[in-house]
Amino acid sequence: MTQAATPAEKAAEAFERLHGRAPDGVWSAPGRVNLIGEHTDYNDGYVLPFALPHRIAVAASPRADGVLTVSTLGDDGGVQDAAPAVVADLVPGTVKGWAAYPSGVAWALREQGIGVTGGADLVLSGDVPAGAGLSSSHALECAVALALLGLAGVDAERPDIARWVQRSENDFVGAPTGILDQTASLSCIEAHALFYDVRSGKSEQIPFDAAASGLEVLVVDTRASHSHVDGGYGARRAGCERAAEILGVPALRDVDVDELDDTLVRLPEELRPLVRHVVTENDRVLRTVELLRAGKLADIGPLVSASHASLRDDYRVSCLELDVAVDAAMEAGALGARMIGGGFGGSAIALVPVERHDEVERSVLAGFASRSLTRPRLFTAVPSAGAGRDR
Ligand code: GAF
Repeated sequence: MTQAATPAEKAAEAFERLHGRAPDGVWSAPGRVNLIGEHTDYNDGYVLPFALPHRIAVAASPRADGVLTVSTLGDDGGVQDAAPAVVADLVPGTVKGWAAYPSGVAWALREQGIGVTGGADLVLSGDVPAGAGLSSSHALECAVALALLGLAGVDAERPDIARWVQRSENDFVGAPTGILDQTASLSCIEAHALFYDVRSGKSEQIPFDAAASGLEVLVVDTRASHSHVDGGYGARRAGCERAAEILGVPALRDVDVDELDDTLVRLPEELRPLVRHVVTENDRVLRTVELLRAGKLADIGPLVSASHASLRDDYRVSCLELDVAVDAAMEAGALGARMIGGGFGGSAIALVPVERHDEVERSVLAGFASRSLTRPRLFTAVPSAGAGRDR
């Protein structure tokens, strides 16, 4: 038997094997890299992600008995089944582990009064590295949302789907995350980064062709695992909300970067670094977008590196592995490098001149080896298509 190539093909093939019939459809959604704009989304700010070629696919068919079944195909070809759940009975907190992600989406759509009330069979397959800060859980949730909406014949707007997926993540899974990852997975397009203003919901597709500038975005998956369900992420978010309340603004987005110093003195000391990060990071996103619009992709490096320093020193969400990856990449000639995503582990990116690729890779691997850290996984990321129906 020939090996199925894409996650969509693997999901369809596994569906047929498990359910004895072809699925009604297959949908898939990508993971993401965020070029810049970290921990700004839940502060009503700006983000600039692009979609990875890595995707999670869902092969799906409706059922008539109100039951949701979910099976997931492992890298080894083995299948893991979630306990079947009655969609009408789904309640936050009742489903644990990976099954909470697909179930949460079914719950959120049910709460919206849409989706497949009759239930569905879902079979998942994907190649977004899990736990790598590349948004595998959101890719899964977005693919499931598209599948359930597709089966129900509901044609919803992407920003609405992003909000429903966020609700499932916040209220069902229990991770207090923002809307960056869902928006990236659902709305990015090939060869572009998505400049997204969370407050207004306005977006602009910014052409992003690193290769044309002799560059590449190198991803370093540090293999240091992370989770946003435990405390660190939520504590940062709560700190931002408290600071906004003290300052009397709806969100930290409303703090003017030119008045930052005067603003910080009005805050308790422990909140100042959080605010400084968010306000300067929003400014860095705007400056990065300006450079990209002007075709000056090679000039964004210092902004990317400044983002890392701010996340490390002010927001304090970096870790040894991320710092080693960033420092080693810069030492070997990267133009800029930073951690991406929520932090505490996961991945970093480096903007690398193509001719320095091997040197940067060697430097990162040597940096990890000399500290006896698990060997990281490196790959070049190319802005790819957002979520959609595969067949
Ligand atoms: C995680 C969250 F899911 C996003 O919403 C965002 O806050 C990000 O961390 C930090 O920018 O990926």
